[in-house]
Amino acid sequence: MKPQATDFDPEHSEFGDAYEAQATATPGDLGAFWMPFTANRQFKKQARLLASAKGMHYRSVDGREILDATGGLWCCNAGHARKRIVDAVSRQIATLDFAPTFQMGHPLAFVLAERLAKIAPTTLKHVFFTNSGSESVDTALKIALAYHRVRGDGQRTRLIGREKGYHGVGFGGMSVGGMVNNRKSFGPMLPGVDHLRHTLDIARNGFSRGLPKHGIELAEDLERLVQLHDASTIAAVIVEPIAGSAGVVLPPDGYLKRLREICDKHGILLIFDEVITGFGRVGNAFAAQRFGVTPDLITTAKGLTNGSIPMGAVFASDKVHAAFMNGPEGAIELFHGYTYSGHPVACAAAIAALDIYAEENLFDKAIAFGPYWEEAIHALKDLPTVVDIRNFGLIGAIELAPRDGAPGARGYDVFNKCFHDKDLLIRVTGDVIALSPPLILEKTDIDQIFGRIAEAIRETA
Ligand code: PXG
Repeated sequence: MKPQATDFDPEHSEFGDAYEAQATATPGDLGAFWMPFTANRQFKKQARLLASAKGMHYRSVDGREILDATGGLWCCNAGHARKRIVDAVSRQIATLDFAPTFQMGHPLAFVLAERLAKIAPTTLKHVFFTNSGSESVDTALKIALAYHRVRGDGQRTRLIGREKGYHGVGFGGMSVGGMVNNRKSFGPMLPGVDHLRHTLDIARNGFSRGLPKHGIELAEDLERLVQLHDASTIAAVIVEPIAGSAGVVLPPDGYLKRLREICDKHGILLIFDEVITGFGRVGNAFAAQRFGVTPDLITTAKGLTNGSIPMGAVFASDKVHAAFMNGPEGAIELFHGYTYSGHPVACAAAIAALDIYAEENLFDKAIAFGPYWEEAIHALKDLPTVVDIRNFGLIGAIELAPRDGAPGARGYDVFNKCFHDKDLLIRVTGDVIALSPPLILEKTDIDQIFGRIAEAIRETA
């Protein structure tokens, strides 16, 4: 009899029976699953299927060990199938599978919020739970709007995003986002949204190591929008400290600090979307700390549970939170939330992930390994078709020249070659290879990642 997933015993498993069952299972028809952000017809002709994972590696259904240079999808910061998380989740689901958090509670949600408050920037001590990055973004935008209203400043309804921004796929996040393919098919966006210009400038900043030198003046775009709309109409600005999805776009030196200053000057809330940069990716718990710039709200997800169980969290400053905690005590302060806000199993996963991050000092890893990572990625600069290389913390991007008339084709070929021929999982957006390995990696993993990518670039040039 084939083992079932319920036979899985974390105590006795590295790649256990259930994993093996998956590894040998051939799915029948691939047609029913409408895959997200995927070229479905192309994928289903030559599927890339992962069966199990441990540490730095996936195992493909055909039994190959695949080195993971993307942390799943920017989320498995402590590597895969960590026993502590597996055990915590198993125990939790058997103990309290679900409990509501609307006018009810369960201890773990409070414990987790407090744990998170301890690692957050000093003024962001209030945590609102969601189930994804998209929900965190829409939650933060709603908190920003409601914040101004509750203070009697309800005409501040305008939201400012940035070109090339990615803030998930809800209508709020899509509207403040700035990636054209994610917007163009979906009709009118939220009204009253405007965008800063993006900060990618390969002509001036190509092959920068760490933060690019040029472009702080792009923060003055916010002043320009204030002149256009008037500050009294603007609720909030949302940016990723480092934009991930658009192919790793770094903030020029001093840019985020300048944005903060302009927001302060005009009473505009600043939201950092740290869905990718949170939980150690750049060398502190949050990029806000690494860059020494404190926003009013931070959105997170992904690394919060090490990618294991869906969960997001929005961090709100004391100032924002306090504005809501007035009025009659029996009044609900924020008419917002999700059935699964603070889901007990997700809380257990997150607490276990935070334990691992702390015990293994993983938030220091990007600083400790940053220089080696930087050297290794910039060693690829003379390869054919490479037009830019960007890095910060344990994030990296290699931008390739698009093929004539076929943007994205070269990137896809490198991705496919890495997966099928080099046993390496990378992420590509268009012709940009974006890298975000688990923070548990060793120098030999870095050598392998860039050695294999270099071969794949050469062989597809
Ligand atoms: N904000 C940011 C900054 C993100 O990167 C989201 C919000 C949305 O999160 P959810 O959990 O709703 O997907 C994200 C997600 C990629 C890639 O490789 C990036 C994301 C998701 C999928 C792929 O570019 N980021």
